[in-house]
Amino acid sequence: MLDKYKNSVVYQIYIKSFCDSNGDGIGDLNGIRSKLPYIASLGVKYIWITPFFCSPMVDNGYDVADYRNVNPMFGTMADCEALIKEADALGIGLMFDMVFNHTSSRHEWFKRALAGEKEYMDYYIFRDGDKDTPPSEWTAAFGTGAWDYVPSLGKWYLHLFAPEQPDLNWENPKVREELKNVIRFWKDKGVKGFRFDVLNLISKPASLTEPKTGSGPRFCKDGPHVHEFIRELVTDTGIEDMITVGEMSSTTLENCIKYSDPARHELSMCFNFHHLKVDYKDGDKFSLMPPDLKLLRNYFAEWQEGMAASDGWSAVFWCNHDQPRIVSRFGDEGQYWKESAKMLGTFVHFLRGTPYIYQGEELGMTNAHYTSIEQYDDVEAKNYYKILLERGQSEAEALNVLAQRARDNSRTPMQWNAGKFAGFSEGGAWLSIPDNYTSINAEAEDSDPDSVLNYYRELVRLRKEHPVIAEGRIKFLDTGCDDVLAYEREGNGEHIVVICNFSGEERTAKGLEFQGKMLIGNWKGSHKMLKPYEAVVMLVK
Ligand code: TEU
Ligand code: CA
Repeated sequence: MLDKYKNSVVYQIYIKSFCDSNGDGIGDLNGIRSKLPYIASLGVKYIWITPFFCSPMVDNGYDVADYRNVNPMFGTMADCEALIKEADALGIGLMFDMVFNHTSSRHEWFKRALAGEKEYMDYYIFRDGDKDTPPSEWTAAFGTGAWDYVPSLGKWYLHLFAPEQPDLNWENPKVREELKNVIRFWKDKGVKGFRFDVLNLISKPASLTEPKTGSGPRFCKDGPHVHEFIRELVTDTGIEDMITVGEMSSTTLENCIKYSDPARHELSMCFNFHHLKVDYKDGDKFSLMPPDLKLLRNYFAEWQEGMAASDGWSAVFWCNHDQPRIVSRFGDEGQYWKESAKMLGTFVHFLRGTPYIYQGEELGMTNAHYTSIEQYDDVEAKNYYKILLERGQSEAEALNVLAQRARDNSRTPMQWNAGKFAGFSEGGAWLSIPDNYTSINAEAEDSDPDSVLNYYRELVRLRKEHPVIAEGRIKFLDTGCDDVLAYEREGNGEHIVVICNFSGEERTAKGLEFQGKMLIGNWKGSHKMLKPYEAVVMLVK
């Protein structure tokens, strides 16, 4: 029996930017409730909601101060329970986002640790040291050091992200039990799946002082007990038959196969991000270069075929709340906006794996195009703006980098219609809305048969119509052209070929003399020329 998640599509909601029901300019749970019919119209099976638990919002909710209570800014527990029930009535399961690598520094546990309670100090990673000498010179993900000093304790604590996000000590069985109880709490409320934030960082290496310098997250990825901890969390809480996905920072194919092989009782699938670093110059997110499409194709070929050769399973996606909008990044915002948005969606939705649609991706929403640092909210963007200036860049150069790389690009409010605040709110918007909301919005696209929105609806529908998409083998084809990526899917008596032109020019691809029924596009016979950003999908048999 096909695991239910293998034939499903997940819709990701960044709650703060999805829909504001009470006019305070901030998205909320009742806003999501009001849009359930829209979400159901996409044909998705699950909704992943980013954290809405109590939080001081230093990292917009990824700094959790109470895992079991709803942040009043997003609503009440009653609103949450109603949302779970109403989604369930539509056949949609909710996937909650568990941030278990770290808590907020305002969590009760960390407050008691700062008060010197030994039991709670052991919930975190403290090391002795004098105030001028951190245990190592590791950097954290948002550009600061990875250690902060607590004078009253004479100790440093580790934080791989912001200083307000102290890392939990997973070696401590009490910590693991506390987190299992959080899972049990939400499972009992009817939640149908879990996304686990930076889950491959939870098992720290034996040494936290060597190497002396470098990226803390990189030194902590895929640690010595990570598989054991994940298996314990999943099996002790009985969530093996739920959809579970781990966000894996800079992991390997081998580990992703292990994380998602059903025989290992760990997760259903993993997110990894190698395909979203092909435009990082020298591997640095804040150094720009055009996407290396040859690298992109080789990554997908290696990982897709590698996973297909094993029992691993991938989440396949372009967008999320940390990534710039894909149509602005790998597509075209101008003449070929619609073609490129559709082509990019096609490429992902016929891959082997569970597709994730990030709110607004189905509309072809673009980057924010902010022109001043005051428009940005994200802790990472603000930190790196300062770092870029310190590196000698001008304000204009630094703003140009943020305009292409900042996480705020994906966090602009959902564009519902051409009305005020794009229909996101009656009262305002916590983050500025790009001017193109007057044409790129759900209402306008819903009634346009040729819209990106209706194209995405068709992509989800085709998945249900052709089991080969979920179950078939995959092989990447040699098109003789770096800009043209193509692969074939075979299985269950079906054979599909997917051909995508990732460039804004006409391209001729070789070796694609296929005959069959067009599922997408109208490729007559075996002509080999592809129009700019053209995607074709053929059912060969
Ligand atoms: O992201 C982890 C992560 O790897 C990202 O921060 C990524 O490194 C960065 O955005 C690339 O520039 C998860 C959440 O998705 C993110 O929103 C949180 O900020 C982070 O963990 C800490 O919880
Ligand atoms: Ca609100």
